[in-house]
Amino acid sequence: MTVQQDTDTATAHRLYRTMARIRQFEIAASKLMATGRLPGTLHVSIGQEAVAAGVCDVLRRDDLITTTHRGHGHCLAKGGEPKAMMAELLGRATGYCGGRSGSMHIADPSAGILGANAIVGAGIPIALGGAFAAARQGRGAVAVAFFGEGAVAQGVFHESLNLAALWKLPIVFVCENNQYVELTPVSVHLAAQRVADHAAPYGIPGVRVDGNDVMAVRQAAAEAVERARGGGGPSLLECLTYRWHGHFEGDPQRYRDTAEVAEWKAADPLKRLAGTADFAAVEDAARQEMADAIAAAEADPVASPESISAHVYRRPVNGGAFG
Ligand SMILES: Cc1ncc(C[n+]2csc(CCOP(=O)(O)OP(=O)(O)O)c2C)c(N)n1
Ligand SMILES: [Mg+2]
Repeated sequence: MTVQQDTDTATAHRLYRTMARIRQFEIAASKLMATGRLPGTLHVSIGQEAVAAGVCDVLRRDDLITTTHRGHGHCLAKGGEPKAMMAELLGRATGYCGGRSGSMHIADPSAGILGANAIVGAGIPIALGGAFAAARQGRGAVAVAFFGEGAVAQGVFHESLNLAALWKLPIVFVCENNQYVELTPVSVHLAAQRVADHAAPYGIPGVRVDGNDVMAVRQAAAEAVERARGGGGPSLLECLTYRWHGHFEGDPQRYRDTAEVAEWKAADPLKRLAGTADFAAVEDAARQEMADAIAAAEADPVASPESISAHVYRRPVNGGAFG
């Protein structure tokens, strides 16, 4: 084997492992919800794993990300701990947010995860602020904003591209285009449906890749991240993909037909990479890791009602005392 082949094999192995961990985490979370053990709402990204894995593979730990209501994959790929994530989903005091937030607000600043966000588009300007701070600090870190194509119709997406281009900030805007905004197909949602084209007015690179091809995602992300890190400014990366499950767990999915879902399942990002090696043991290990995370989280105490207002800002009254 040549050195190059060794490197390619190691990269494929690493990427497969990341995707398998995301998939097993979400399969397990989906089962917990179906059996009534997981409270709240859950949005899974099964079928979209290549985007999180490919992009985060070229990031450093001190690089920053923001994500959405469908963010487990990005958090895991960036270094989030499955046990603390599961504990959060299960409302345990040991969860990332003390069990008070659930699936949609996972954050781990120590891993550069500035937060998932339930408000469509709201993570984008937070990543922009992260990029601004990183540039000011001169530490060579970059920020990545993950968002769905639903956010592209929001004003804040355009405002953020404008400022990032104007100030040449080290940020990569990663649109995970899974072709649906809740129940609405992109064809009746966006006037300019090729998301990558939205880069042109701001004079920044806009690239569309097959979001189910983890190697292609990784390559495109590597170029955008290198450009950002080197002072070349922002890029927009559109990854075309598809979610296998409904918008939320329990979604009756009357807005799409099963043939379309089947077609995209055939383009499974894990199976595509699996053609290059035998990854069965990797998948088994990921399944076991998530089972262990759930067992450990379920043994922890549930969040106490008394902790409900912890970290909630309260307006100082009476000359500075908190009322
Ligand atoms: C500002 C705002 N408007 C509407 C909603 C309700 N909402 C939650 S998820 C969602 C769809 C988002 O679609 P997309 O951005 O494509 O992400 P996906 O769910 O496909 O991953 C909507 C409209 C919201 N959370 N925030
Ligand atoms: Mg979408």
